[in-house]
Amino acid sequence: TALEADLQQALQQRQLQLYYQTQVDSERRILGAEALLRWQHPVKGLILPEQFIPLAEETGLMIPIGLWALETAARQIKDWENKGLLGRSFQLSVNISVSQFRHSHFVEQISDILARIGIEPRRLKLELSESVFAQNSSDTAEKMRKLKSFGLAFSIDDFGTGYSSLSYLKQLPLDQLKIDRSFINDLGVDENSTALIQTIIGMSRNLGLQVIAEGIESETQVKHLLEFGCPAFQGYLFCRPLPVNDFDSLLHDHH
Ligand code: G
Ligand code: G
Ligand code: MN
Ligand code: NA
Repeated sequence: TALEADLQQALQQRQLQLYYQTQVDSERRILGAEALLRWQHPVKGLILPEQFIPLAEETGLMIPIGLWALETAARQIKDWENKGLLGRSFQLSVNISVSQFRHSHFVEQISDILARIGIEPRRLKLELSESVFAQNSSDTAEKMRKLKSFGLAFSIDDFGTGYSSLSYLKQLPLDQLKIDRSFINDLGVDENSTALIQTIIGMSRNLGLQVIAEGIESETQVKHLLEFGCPAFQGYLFCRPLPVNDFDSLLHDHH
């Protein structure tokens, strides 16, 4: 298709960008950010991931695009560090697709980026979707342990929406669960979603995992989540995903 041909070019022509959205604590101090892909198409304008990631997956382009995103995120960490904009514990989360994680060279690709760019691995958090754990593979566990030994952190994205069993939670070196936006949407509307959110928060605490709620759009949602003991938040209420210049200014202002 035409869009597929355009996507082939997008990397070389520097049309891909990362946007950044803050993650905050209960006092709204910045804990870190999530890097989010955007495609600045020369004719069609800004294209969101939903519209090109499936295409990238079908055509094998997700591997180079994912690598570009990781490397760009690492360079951005370096740049913010050089500018003195990062707090001690600031972490940048990067989404990793299943195909990217499954790639036989993924561990080497990460260690290569870390070495070349020279950032502290603890600054990087990899967001894996639950579907990575749908099949219980020893390969997954081994990869994660290697990456963990470098110092990277792991978050499970869209937690609670996949079809995986919970047994992986005790077997794998995880750091964080990310409560899916769909539960937050229904907070206070659907009693079952509310119960599930409370359960995920309690389970995280009992397992010694961090937890973050995403897709926060209202103060009412924050109020409920604080009552449930949720320690970390992400959503339009606090910050839209921002292009890097705007995110730089935001980090400056919070300094
Ligand atoms: O930013 P937005 O809400 O449009 O992102 C939509 C989806 O695209 C999310 O599920 C997100 O995980 C995914 N996504 C965004 N950036 C990246 C990326 O750099 N790599 C991968 N694999 N997925 C991404
Ligand atoms: O699946 P993943 O969590 O990686 O997707 C994050 C997506 O959620 C991004 O595309 C981002 O633009 C979007 N997003 C972030 N905050 C909000 C929010 O408060 N509301 C909605 N509807 N989407 C959000
Ligand atoms: Mn994510
Ligand atoms: Na998510």
